[in-house]
Amino acid sequence: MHWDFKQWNHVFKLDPDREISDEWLEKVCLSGTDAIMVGGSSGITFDNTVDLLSRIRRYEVPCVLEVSDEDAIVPGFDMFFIPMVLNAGDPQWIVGHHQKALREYGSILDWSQVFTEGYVILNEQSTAAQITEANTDLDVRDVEAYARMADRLLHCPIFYMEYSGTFGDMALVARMKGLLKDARLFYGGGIDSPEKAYQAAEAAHTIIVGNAVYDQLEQALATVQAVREAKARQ
Ligand code: 1GP
Repeated sequence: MHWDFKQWNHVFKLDPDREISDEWLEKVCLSGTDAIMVGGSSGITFDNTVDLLSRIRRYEVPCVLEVSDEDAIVPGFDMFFIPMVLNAGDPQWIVGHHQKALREYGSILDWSQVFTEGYVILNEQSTAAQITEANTDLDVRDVEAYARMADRLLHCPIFYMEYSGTFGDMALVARMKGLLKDARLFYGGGIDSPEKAYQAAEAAHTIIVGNAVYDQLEQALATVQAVREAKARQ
């Protein structure tokens, strides 16, 4: 069990706004994944976040909150990931909501638990792209610039390539990984089979599996072993 996210290869992302039975949650938490990330793009409240955290806490797996709503910052997670959407059209998602949250909580935060994710949203159809008004019309050099911005300019410990809902361009992901000096490359989007998990694990440092947990649990669970195999061969 790694409590340092730089050691994580596989993460399941659970959405507090979606239903999951105790039986399925147990399978996810005992799957051998490195961590559970709690987060989503809409319908996130303090209450549904507390509820999901308390259910995950029955298990030993590390649990991180990806904060997307300043009203749903729930204490008790092992870590807090703060997304800055670098290609957001609405600047609220770059620094606006963050400034509001820090007004409230800045003086009481345990900063050793807080890590910034430099996000680039690449699927224009995703809810996250729509909410943030992300500019997804990017060429390779644009994405390279965002990778360097996250890694070198802003010193984000995580550069997150978000294709939520669709499987992305693995050649592009691999290329960005080669560019990063310190940041860890998180990839999320459309991983719904062990084959896709294997490919994504070759391209990125850490892969995130979200929707498949709800739509195809057995396939989602099989991604854990696929990532292990991909990393063993690297
Ligand atoms: C979403 O990156 C994650 O934030 C995972 O994407 O739901 O498509 O697996 P999927």
